[in-house]
Amino acid sequence: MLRYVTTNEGKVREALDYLDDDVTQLDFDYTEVQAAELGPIAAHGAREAYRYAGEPVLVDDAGLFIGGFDGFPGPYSSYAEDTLGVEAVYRLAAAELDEPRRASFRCVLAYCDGEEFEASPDPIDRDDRTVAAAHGAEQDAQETEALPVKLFTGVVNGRIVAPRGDGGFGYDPIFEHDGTTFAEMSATEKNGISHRGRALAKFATWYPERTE
Ligand code: ITT
Repeated sequence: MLRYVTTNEGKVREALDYLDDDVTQLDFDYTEVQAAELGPIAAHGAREAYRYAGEPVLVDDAGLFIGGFDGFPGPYSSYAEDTLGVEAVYRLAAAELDEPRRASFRCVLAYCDGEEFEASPDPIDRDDRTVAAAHGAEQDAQETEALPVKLFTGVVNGRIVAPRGDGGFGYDPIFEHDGTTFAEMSATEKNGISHRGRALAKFATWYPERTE
């Protein structure tokens, strides 16, 4: 059984559209290490979740990257939502940035089942050396153990606008794609074009081969 690792119900609803009934949520709050990119954070989380669950896991790490802010909040999107709030992120962008205030949503899915992977177009993260170096002496010996993780990435471009719509979750009301905010779209419309939908589509194509 595949465990979809997240504390966020909104992500689970979207993921279940792409994955069959053999998937259940694992509400596990893995350690979000500090990194400029989502990939190492998701890979580290997948190793931790796999060791915890002892069965195949899929970690979903996502963020909103605002171009004029050098990608902020990016990997800190969750922290920015909890501290500033979504509307304040919009107000900051509106005050500081010229139109069109380009931004992208990114999602990295990190899969780990304890086994090696064959070469493929999707990247494989083989160990935590970068993270280990950043954490120095605090790094747990077990965390440095090589445990391969396969990464599936999805990106969608858009722009930051005043909040509109009440669907979706998180930053959806302030992210507009082709004239519509994600919060104004139905779940199916959002999933069809979103960062998560794109990453999930790649995963859903690959995963059946893994389980054959
Ligand atoms: P988990 O880490 O437990 O999965 P989380 O909500 O903290 O839950 P992330 O760190 O990946 O997940 O999310 C970063 C932030 O980006 C968080 O504030 C989310 O609400 C937001 N976010 C993620 N995906 C989103 C989406 O599809 N639409 C809008 N906001 C999203």
